[in-house]
Amino acid sequence: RKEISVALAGNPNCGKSSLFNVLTGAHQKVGNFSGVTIEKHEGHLDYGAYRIRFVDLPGTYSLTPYSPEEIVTRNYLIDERPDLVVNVLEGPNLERNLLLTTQLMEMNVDFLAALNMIDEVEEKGISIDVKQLQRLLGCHIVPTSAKKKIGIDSLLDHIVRVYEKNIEIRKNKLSFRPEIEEAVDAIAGLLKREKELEAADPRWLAIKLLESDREVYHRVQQYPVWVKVELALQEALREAAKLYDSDPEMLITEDRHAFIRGAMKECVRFPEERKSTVT
Ligand code: GDP
Ligand code: K
Repeated sequence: RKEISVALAGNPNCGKSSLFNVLTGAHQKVGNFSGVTIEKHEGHLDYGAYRIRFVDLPGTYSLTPYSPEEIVTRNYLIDERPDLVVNVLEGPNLERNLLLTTQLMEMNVDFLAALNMIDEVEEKGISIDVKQLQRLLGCHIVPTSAKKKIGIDSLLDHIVRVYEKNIEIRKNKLSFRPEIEEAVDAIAGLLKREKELEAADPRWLAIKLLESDREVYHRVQQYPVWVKVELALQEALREAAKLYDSDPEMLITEDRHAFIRGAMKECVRFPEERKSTVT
């Protein structure tokens, strides 16, 4: 059988472990992520000609390295390079869940989303324009219910098709405001001069540096190009202070939330809103 490695990532309480249990049934084992006491649940499922291996990553709201869960999740994505990531979304609480999605969008990973708790979404009368949301997020979205076992075969089918690349994926990038994009380009351009950093995805590293990400700082500081990168970061700080009375980290956060608000406005209707548009 052909092996496909899949990591499940999502916010706490999105139904990730329920989905993991439905997918892997009895074929599970529990260990630890290296160096930490966070449990690592692994399991597999044979699906046609494939053995799909799942890892249930710890629940996280974000991929900034502030908590052990975030560090484990992020390092797993960067170092273990699963074939693809399934971003499990809590359907009824989509807005909060999309922060993590915006961070997956800028990483060099193939991912698709499971729009979980679709049973509750329907029960609550929330309508979600999945097609449009797919376009905005640049990934396939499969509605699922781990509780009612809805969409499981479709999810498996999408995993195989995305892995085999026999389904169209039009990746989308979240664009930040022009001043931030300029800084990202400038810094990414510098990072590209180092072969190892080029391999590590310069755009992602540049965004993380502008977000004052401790771990990425430590990593990039080891290279001679750091001297120039630091100047570019200082320049970005000055610009953000001058133009917005803010800093790049805040501006990036604001732009992520603006993107999410826009996506919610375009794609999601809550019942009270529907009523008011009808009358
Ligand atoms: P995790 O923290 O992401 O691993 O979430 P869990 O799998 O523990 O699920 C959190 C809660 O949501 C539990 O009470 C589950 O029974 C419930 N849940 C999980 N998936 C679904 C679903 O698809 N529909 C509904 N209605 N509830 C779900
Ligand atoms: K629930």
